Amino acid sequence: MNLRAILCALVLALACGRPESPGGPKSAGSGAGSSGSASMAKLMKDRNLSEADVTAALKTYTPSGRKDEFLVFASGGHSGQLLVIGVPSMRILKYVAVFTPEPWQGYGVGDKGSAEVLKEGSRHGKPITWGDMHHPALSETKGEYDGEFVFVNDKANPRIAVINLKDFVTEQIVESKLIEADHGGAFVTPNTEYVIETSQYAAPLGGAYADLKEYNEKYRGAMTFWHFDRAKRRIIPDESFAIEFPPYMQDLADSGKLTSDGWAFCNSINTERATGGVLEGNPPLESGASQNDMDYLHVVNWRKAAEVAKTKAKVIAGMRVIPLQVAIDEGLLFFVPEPKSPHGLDVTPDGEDLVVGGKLDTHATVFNFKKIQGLIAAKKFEAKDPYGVPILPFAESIRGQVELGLGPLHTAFDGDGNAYTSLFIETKVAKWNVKDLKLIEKISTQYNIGHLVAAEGDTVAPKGKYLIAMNKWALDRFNPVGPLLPQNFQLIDLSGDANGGKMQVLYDLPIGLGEPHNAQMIRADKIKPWNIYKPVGLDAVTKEKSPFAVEGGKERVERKGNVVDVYMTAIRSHFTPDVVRVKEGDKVRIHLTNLEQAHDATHGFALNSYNINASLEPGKHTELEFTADRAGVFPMYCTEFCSALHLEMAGYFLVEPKKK
Ligand code: RUQ
Ligand code: CUA
Repeated sequence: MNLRAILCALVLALACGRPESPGGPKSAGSGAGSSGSASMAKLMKDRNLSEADVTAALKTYTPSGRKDEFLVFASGGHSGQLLVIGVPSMRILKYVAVFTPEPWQGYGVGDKGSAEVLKEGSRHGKPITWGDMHHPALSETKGEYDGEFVFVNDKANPRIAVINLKDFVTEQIVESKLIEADHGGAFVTPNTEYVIETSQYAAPLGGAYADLKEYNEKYRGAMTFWHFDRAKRRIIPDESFAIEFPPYMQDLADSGKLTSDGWAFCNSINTERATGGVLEGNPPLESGASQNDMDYLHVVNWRKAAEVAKTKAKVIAGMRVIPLQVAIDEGLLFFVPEPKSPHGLDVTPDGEDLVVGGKLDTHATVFNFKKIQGLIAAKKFEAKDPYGVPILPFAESIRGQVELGLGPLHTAFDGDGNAYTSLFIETKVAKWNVKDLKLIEKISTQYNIGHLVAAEGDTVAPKGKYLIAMNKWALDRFNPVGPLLPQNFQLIDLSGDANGGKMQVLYDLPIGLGEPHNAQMIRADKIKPWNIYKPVGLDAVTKEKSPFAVEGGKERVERKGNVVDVYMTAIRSHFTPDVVRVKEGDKVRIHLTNLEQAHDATHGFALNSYNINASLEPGKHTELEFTADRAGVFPMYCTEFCSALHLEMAGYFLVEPKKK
């Protein structure tokens, strides 16, 4: 579109008026039109905007009250939280508390339910107060997002969390005691039977000690299949299993689908098994780990493994583990050489091909699942790795390679047979055709793109339209905020209209809380969250009515010995009781129910000096437990501006000193 066309379109839009636009009479006639275009031109000049800028603005600007077409669930990196972002507006809607306390949501600041979830995520009993979130995975049904749950991993302390999209609340964290770091997770199987978590840095399984001299013999990797029970909304560790891997660094994983359903895949690096130790006379880890021209793509028959795990697994650190030799004997694990230090691994929407990006290679390599299966069936192995895992011939496993540029990492797909691969070193996105392996075009991003996410791009039915480049340090993109740089999410238009069929960057969204890695983008109408908690007294973690839910009129304080139970309600604009008297040293349990059922009637509950802030959405019940170990007068008040008398929604918590 040229400038005239844009202006005409804009004027037309103004002239027609929008039914949802609030306020203002509908303008009509040429008079309004010409003054509109004149002021547009002036605005563009004043703000130094090009035609492309205006197109981008028109494609992303979302008037107040208008909703987004897609939602993105993005890793919040080191913050340990999950970001929810609307597309195309790129408005941030929520930071969901997952691995770290979050005061607004009352997560880990006094509330017993969330404290228990965080406690599940402690490491060998030690509380972990951060996370290194990499890969969110939305739950799937028949390979399509169903909008019910999202799973995320923590690379540093290998954990998987389950977030319920009915209320965007983290309900469970499972800790893997088997491995010491993960990366190939969270990825789900097409019906979310399993959430895959693959180790990254090899270590003795189960947290044992062995010196690095014994690396080859005692260090191992593993791919864990956490069984998800949808009806129970939980991962069931006892119904989960893992497969022991050689001590390579396993990297990204993906689950097969359609043609390749029942199989899972992961990359590996460091098949050299370098261990570093520069002061001990060894080459540095990164050069030791970059000697081989090929590493190994791991091909795993998880459906068969689930059967084998029933009889032939041994339990390590509470997890059923299929020993490597059993995996080899049963035909559960095969390797295919893959070019130098690969990173991303993405299964195509039809499940036929696997795209692998080699960081130190200029190609994306397209492995073909049927070819791999043919070789396995014919037992056509070219060699075995040092642990006896059969290796399939590379040339006969691939459909081809496509030269893309420097540092190909991750690949996303649209619905028209195109793939989009991030080029980390070139800091570009390469668009190419999966069928004929032809590069179509490249677009620059700012800067150092890692993952990219396309609308439902890793399901069996990608939607195309939008892509987000998840770039690392944003250098010169935003106002400087000190040496630690924000990351940059760039929204890219894939539709090609208005840009000669080419991709166009529409929007830069700085991410200011940690390095996000991956994200998933889902059609917004698939997410159907609750507006309120119903019935009144619902517990957000158990999703059941709390046995301690308090009814209006039944508020009371009960004392048994030194245990004080406070049955409290919140409703605009008071807590009942609003005065609580206890004695120093008492164990206090506040059972607190928000009686409201109106959509916008959230209250908070802050208690001075006791590190407590609860979030009480309409109908929610919260349990607060603490020891009143400090005598004094402590105001308690509502932390959400809930009504005209919000400031008066307060009371006193009196702790009478012990008699000396
Ligand atoms: S990573 S930038 Cu998925 Cu953890 Cu590739
Ligand atoms: Cu309730 Cu403010």
